[in-house]
Amino acid sequence: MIFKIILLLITLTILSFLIYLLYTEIPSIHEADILSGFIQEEIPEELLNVQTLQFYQNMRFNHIPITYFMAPECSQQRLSNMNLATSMLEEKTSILFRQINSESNADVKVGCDERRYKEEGVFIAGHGGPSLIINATPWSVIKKGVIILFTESCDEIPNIELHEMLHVLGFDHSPNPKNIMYNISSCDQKITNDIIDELNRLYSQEPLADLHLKNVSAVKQGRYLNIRFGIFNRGLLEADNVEVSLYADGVLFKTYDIEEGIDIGAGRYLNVDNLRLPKLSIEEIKLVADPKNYINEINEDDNTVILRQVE
Ligand SMILES: [Ca+2]
Ligand SMILES: [Ca+2]
Ligand SMILES: [Zn+2]
Repeated sequence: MIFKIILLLITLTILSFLIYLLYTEIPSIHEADILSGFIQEEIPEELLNVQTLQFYQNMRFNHIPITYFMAPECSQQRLSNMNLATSMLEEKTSILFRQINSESNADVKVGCDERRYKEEGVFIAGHGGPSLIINATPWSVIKKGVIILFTESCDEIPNIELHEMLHVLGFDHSPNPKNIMYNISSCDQKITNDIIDELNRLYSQEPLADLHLKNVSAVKQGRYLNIRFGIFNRGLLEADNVEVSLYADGVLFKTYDIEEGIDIGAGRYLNVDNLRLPKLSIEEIKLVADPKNYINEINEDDNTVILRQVE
């Protein structure tokens, strides 16, 4: 008799365990709970809606020094003018320049013959300007620039070299005839304070990557989660070995590793179905970009999104 009762108890235990297992493991017997969360758009106001003097908002190189190469046909006068122009900019700003002999490595290529660098194509401005830009928000990163010098500068000021180098740094023409960026050059033009202030504003930001999460949504059905999210880089540098970790009520349950890295202005969407949660009942799902903080970022406070059930 006792034996039969024990057997019955064991059978019942196994049965209820199986029912519990069925209950937790079969998503379709549960209602689908939609989870959603608030995403911070934390681009500071002073970076958006800039009354810009530039072709685009917040154009800059993402490293210092900015290197330049002088083509062999450029005269000694041209070279010393360019050196003077760059040291004038260095004096008034935090930017540094360096002349280098490697044409392919130089950020800015300077030619003194109209036919030189024709195929490179100067972006927007006439004889100097960025030739390669990553036009992202909030930063537009200048990757390469080209200058062709063929008008002579004044004796007082290397106005042509300054004008073209400022085009490379992203500056558009000015309506002020006394401004070095006026579209017709004259010898009484100056590097005006608005240009200096703009350069100092742009280059006061340490060049770093900046990850943030985008379009995060999830559906929880029983113990399983279908989740979709974007991880993007809106900083000034590429981000390598990007990780995104997922937590259920604070318990880490999944980490994605984007090994190939994320370029400036670029991102990835991940769409994952049937992720098994550590337990059946969950209050919140948290996503964290760069959870171990391997990557130095412009903003470290916009890397988390918390998802909760929609009421
Ligand atoms: Ca960030
Ligand atoms: Ca970080
Ligand atoms: Zn111009």
